Amino acid sequence: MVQPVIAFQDPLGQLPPQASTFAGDVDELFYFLVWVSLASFGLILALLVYSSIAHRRKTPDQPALSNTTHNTTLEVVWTLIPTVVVMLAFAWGLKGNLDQQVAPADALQYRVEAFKWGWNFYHPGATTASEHIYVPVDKPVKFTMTSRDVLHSFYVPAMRAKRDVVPGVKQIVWFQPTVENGPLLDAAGQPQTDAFGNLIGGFDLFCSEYCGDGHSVMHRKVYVVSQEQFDEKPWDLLPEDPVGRGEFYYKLNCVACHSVDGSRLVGPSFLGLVGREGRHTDGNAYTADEAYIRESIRKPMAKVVEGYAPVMPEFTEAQLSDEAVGDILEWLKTLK
Ligand code: HEC
Ligand SMILES: [Cu+2]
Repeated sequence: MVQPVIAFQDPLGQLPPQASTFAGDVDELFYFLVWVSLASFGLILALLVYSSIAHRRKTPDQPALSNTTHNTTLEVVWTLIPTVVVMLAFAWGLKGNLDQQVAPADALQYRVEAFKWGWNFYHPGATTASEHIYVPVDKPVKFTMTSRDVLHSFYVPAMRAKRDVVPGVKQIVWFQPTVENGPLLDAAGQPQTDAFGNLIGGFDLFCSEYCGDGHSVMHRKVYVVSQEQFDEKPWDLLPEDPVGRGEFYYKLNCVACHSVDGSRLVGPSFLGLVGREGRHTDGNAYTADEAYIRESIRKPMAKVVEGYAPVMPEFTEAQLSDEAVGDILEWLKTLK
């Protein structure tokens, strides 16, 4: 069943854009809680101020005016009203939560793999992962997600969609985007960035569960495009030449830990890696030839570079094919 669009607007303009059918419902509940909190805060503050003025001791020797210990009517009232309000919020939240867990049967199917530190998004029918997500406007889209390592969380504020991504478990999240917001492309068809290097256009996607050093680089985009644009498979960005593909795979899988400018991140820089001489934690010297680099990707724990922690994830054939590794090698050779 498709969710009806609830025309609830953000009255204080403090929330992210409302870009899915969930947004009205979620925001209405949010503002209900805000107003209830503000009203009870105002009521308690008013009673407090009134009492401390009206019932204050007026002379130092004034005796107590009353010794009331309890008032049953009052106690019943101040218990019942909050109970009703809290139960209302609970039922409302539970309904929203259940709606968000059960995707319509005709939803487009996406697969998501989170890892330290990045995402692999597989569009319907795609065999290669993409860096960003493209969804068609006004169609339900469903994401079946898992993690290769630790707990991550898939969060798209504009869609009001959020779900933990857990190793060993398939988690589901879905939404139906209502607002088109594609990438802003330059003349060469590449997404444009602003002064801070952030991509222009699209809705933000974050990992919202702190997962270590590279947590903040798990920022991606959800591009909502027309059905016509979607049919052109804009996510299918695999360049024709091996070097271009190698760079594409790097951005998808390695960028969080390996720089290309010589700077030290979690792992050693890729600048000048091919043919570089180094030492492993077992004391053995090595030269980074092709076989070594392939092994480093498939079995990162087999040999660990001196001075670095053994934290590189393993990339299996399913996650990164032998051809993809070959492309990465071709690209690495250009980094001198
Ligand atoms: C979570 C961070 C992380 C990610 C992601 C990661 N690596 Fe690493 N990598 C490391 C660390 C740390 C080391 C050094 C320790 C070691 O050798 O395991 C390393 C070492 C290497 C080495 C050996 C470098 C040398 O100087 O000997 C290669 C080659 C390498 N990584 C390739 C890759 C490729 C290709 C990818 C992406 C497909 C990748 N890594 C993704 C953290 C990472
Ligand atoms: Cu994460």
